[in-house]
Amino acid sequence: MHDVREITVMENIHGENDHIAYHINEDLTGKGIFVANVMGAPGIGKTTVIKNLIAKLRGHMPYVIEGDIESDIDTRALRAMGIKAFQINTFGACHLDAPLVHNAVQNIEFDEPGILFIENVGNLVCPAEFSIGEHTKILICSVTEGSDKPYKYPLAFEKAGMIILNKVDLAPYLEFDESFFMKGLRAINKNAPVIKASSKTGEGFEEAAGWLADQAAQALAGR
Ligand SMILES: Nc1nc2c(ncn2[C@@H]2O[C@H](COP(=O)(O)OP(=O)(O)OP(=O)(O)O)[C@@H](O)[C@H]2O)c(=O)[nH]1
Ligand SMILES: [Mg+2]
Repeated sequence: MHDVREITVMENIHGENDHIAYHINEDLTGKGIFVANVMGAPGIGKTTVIKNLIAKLRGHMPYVIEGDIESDIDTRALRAMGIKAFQINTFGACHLDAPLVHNAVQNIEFDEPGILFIENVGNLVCPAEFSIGEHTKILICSVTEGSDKPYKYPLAFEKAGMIILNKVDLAPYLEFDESFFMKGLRAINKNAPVIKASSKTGEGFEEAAGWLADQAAQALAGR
């Protein structure tokens, strides 16, 4: 007869990832690089928001890592604008993790302090579960998604340091219930600024860039 024993497994399945993420953050902070993990569903406007923020963040050297399952379309578009952009392809994985970002970061020459935007794989679920060395997570959502998303995909909203409600120029054509959206969001995230933005009108980017610059100054003070 076999001896049956119960074993409690306490190991944190994210432990190794978080360990690497901690070192990425430590290394980049030391180099004066503030890291923003930009999350959101496919096509929500992540790359467009990054371009608009970079345009407003004069005086901060921009760096971008693009995370996509396949292709380097966004990276090429950013490079064509003169932005230092680098590609990670996950070839199937629906999110970036710290080992992938670590490999990419090791090959980037950060000539001067600045802000590194990491555009995560388009997905409102898994990216929120993995730290990748960021100082803050920026969640891009949009009036086109519907106002129930904080209720259905809470983790991304909970973990966001700043939330950009994008494509507000399209609101007149949709039925977006802003108070329902804000009620769901504030139930899980009391503090993150929620900024309405549109790349068509330019609305919101000055404020979002200002928040980011303040966060960078705080995170890098006394390094
Ligand atoms: N009307 C409107 N369209 C926008 C806005 N922001 C982005 N778009 C459009 O939305 C589409 C997707 O934008 P992207 O910035 O490529 O979105 P993304 O989230 O980076 O997409 P993936 O990287 O493929 O996940 C493009 O056609 C943009 O022009 C906006 O504020 N208003
Ligand atoms: Mg993109």
